[in-house]
Amino acid sequence: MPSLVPLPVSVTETAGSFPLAGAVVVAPDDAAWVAAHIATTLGLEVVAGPDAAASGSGSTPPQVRLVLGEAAGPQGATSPERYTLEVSPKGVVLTAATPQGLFLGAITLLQLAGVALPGAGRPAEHAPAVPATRVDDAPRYGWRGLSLDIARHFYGPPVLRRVVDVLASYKLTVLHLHLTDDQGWRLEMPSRPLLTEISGVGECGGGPGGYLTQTEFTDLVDYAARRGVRVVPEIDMPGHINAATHAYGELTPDGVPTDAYHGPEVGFSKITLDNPATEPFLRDVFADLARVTPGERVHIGGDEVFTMGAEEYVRFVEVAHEVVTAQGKKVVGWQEIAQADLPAGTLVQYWDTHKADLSHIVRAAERGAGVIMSPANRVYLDMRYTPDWVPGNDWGGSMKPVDVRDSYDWDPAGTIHDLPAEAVAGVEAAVWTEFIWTEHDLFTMLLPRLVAASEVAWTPQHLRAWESFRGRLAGHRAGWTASGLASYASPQVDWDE
Ligand code: TNX
Repeated sequence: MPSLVPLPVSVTETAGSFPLAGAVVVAPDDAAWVAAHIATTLGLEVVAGPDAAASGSGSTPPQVRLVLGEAAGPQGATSPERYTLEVSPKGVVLTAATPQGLFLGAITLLQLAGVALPGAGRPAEHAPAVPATRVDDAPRYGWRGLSLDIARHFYGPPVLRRVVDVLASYKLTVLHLHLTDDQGWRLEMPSRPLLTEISGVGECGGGPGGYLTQTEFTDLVDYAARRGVRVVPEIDMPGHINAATHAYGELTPDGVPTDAYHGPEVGFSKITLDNPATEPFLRDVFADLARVTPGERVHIGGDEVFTMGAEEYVRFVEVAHEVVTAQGKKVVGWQEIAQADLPAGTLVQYWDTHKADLSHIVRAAERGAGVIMSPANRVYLDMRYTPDWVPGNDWGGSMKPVDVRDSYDWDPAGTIHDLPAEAVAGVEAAVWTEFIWTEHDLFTMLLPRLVAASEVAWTPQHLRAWESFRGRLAGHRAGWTASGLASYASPQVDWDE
């Protein structure tokens, strides 16, 4: 049995085991997508419908039964993602307050069966029996995710679907897509077709680039939703915007398009509100984005504008906030946006571990903002594993390498001095792709560090320990390899091959 990652709140092994072969999955209609995921992954049959869910005995085949009910999870847990999984020799009963909770419990079941990743396992008739176990579980944080930069290097739907598969298999539920930057614009915008016609081409270091059509994006959002993952799209501004000023010259002060840029520098580009073309541009692109985003959040970027005064920057963030809110969406932005006066409910994403003064983030939290933890020295997965690692970043030599233990051994609640623990909304790893060319390199940078981040985000701090984690992680690499995913065999873990 491979070990459970992230570690659940409570796991009790009981006597016996449940043979999966021949079992059927039974679920209420709202959880049909969860039943489908279990059945497809294990090679079982689904018997859907509330009637089926109600009758649980008799001569029918053994069941994996999904039940919606409030009495689920560890004592006192209120998270909508809490669940209780009971595997006995007679069958499996999974109870959760929401379909999403059922999905997360299903991932635990699939991990117990050794097949959490598509392609990693064997068909059900060869699957080992699942050991009888009771799991009562709920996440520490509701925001658990990965930010993926498809602007510096473009990754298309097949790679993005594999990223979603990995996220889902470790109970990570946010895929934040960094869709635009100086080097490229990667989502087709019906209101501004030149963004992708001109700036969808090319990428860092001179590759072909590419972009997602509206349909490809919508299909990805659907694929993710069927795996419990919500897509949070980012359009980065007022800096990191050269792809837009290259496609639409009207966005520059003199009306002349900027040159294409495919280098790794940051901070040089901007759009400003004194240009009358800017605000209509914001309204158009965020309207296009909201139309293809069923989730409640949109990310406005806001990082690293080195060529703009503080006052002008703050006004820009406030206008962008208003534009996104007018589309019925809530805002996420990088930590710099905390300089503005942000309404309660805004999420601010901490990243810059070189910055000593974080008082603006604390002040934003006092006014009701939540904080997502993405400290670069822990969960920037574009950082090198070792000093001589290629490819990878080290911020011009100013960052130490980040190995799997660095990604594991930290407490999101203790990361920003003076920040109240309740202000922490969750944890998001980030992978920037200036120096990451191929799918092989991408997954090598993600695995195993992303999995460490998943446990940081899920498991209460007092239940986490490096020795326990490295032991449980050891069996997982074989599954990644069986699914065709590259990974780094960090010497910090004694991998079972
Ligand atoms: C900083 S993190 C950036 C990105 C770079 C990254 C490289 C952030 C909000 N801005 O533009 O890609 O460092 O590690």
